[in-house]
This record gives sequence, structure tokens and C-alpha cells, in this order.
Amino acid sequence: MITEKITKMLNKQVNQEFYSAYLYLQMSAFFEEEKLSGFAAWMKIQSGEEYKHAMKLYEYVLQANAKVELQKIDAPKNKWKDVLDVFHDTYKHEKQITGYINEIVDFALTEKDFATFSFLQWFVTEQVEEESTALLILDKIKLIGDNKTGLFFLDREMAGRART
Ligand code: OFO
Repeated sequence: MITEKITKMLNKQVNQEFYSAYLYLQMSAFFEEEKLSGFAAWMKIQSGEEYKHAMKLYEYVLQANAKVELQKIDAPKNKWKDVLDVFHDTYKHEKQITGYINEIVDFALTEKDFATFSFLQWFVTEQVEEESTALLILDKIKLIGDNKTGLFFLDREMAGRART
């Protein structure tokens, strides 16, 4: 059985992951408006990944015989200047999520809740990948600058995720 405090933190993280799914879906819609279908497809898949993260936490809370308490999901930002602006936000958001995960990991250790500590290792590893991917794309966008042809090809590359 997990403690009330850990349950509360995990439930909050369920909400954060659903918010991530919402945010990335909104970003996908922005890319659709901008006619960047590759970026849109990439973000839609990312949104689906976040849904899976939320459900992983949800299942764990249930499995631990604790109470799942779903909370209100905030509306995400829905306006960006350009692709660079979106990926600045994406990278910033992933770093924030890493911080939240680390807080729970840290608290689980304090409580000697080794089961939750062990469960969260998947998220710790996942966050390394999430941050690294967001930064890689951000750097590519910076490299391209105002070059429209570069953006066209990067959009095609982003579409590749939908084919894998
Ligand atoms: Fe983007 O990894 Fe979950 O939130």
C-alpha cells in the first residue's frame, strides 16, 4: 500500500501527463493551421504517448490499491509565433515534467517506498529521452533559421515518425 501523500503526488502526475497530451494536441492543431503536416503528425503521436504515460501512472495507483482521483485538466496555451516558439515550449515543458518526476522519486525514497521508487525508474529514463528529442528538434529548427526550404525538409523528416 502506498501512502496518502505518494498517492496524491501520483494523481497529480496523472493530471500533468494528461495536460501534456492536451498541450501537444493543441500544438498539433497549430501545425495543421500552419500547413506543416509532418510536425502536426509528430505532435499528435507525442500527444498519444503522453496519454499512455498518464495511464501507466493510473494503473499503478489502482494496482497499489490506492484511490485514483482525476482532476481538472487546464486548457493549454493555443498561440505560438512559429515552429521555433513551439519547440522552445516543448523543451521547457519536458524539463518541467522531469522536475515533477524527480520530486516524486525523491519523496518515495524519503518514505522508503521502494515499490514506487522502482516503478518511477521507467519515467526517469523516459524523461532523458523526451528532453533529448525535444532539444534535438529545437537545435535543428535553430540551424534552419528563416530558410523555408530547410523547414520543408524538416517537416518531411518529422512525418517519418508517423510511418514507423
Ligand atoms: Fe513528455 O513525457 Fe510524459 O509528460
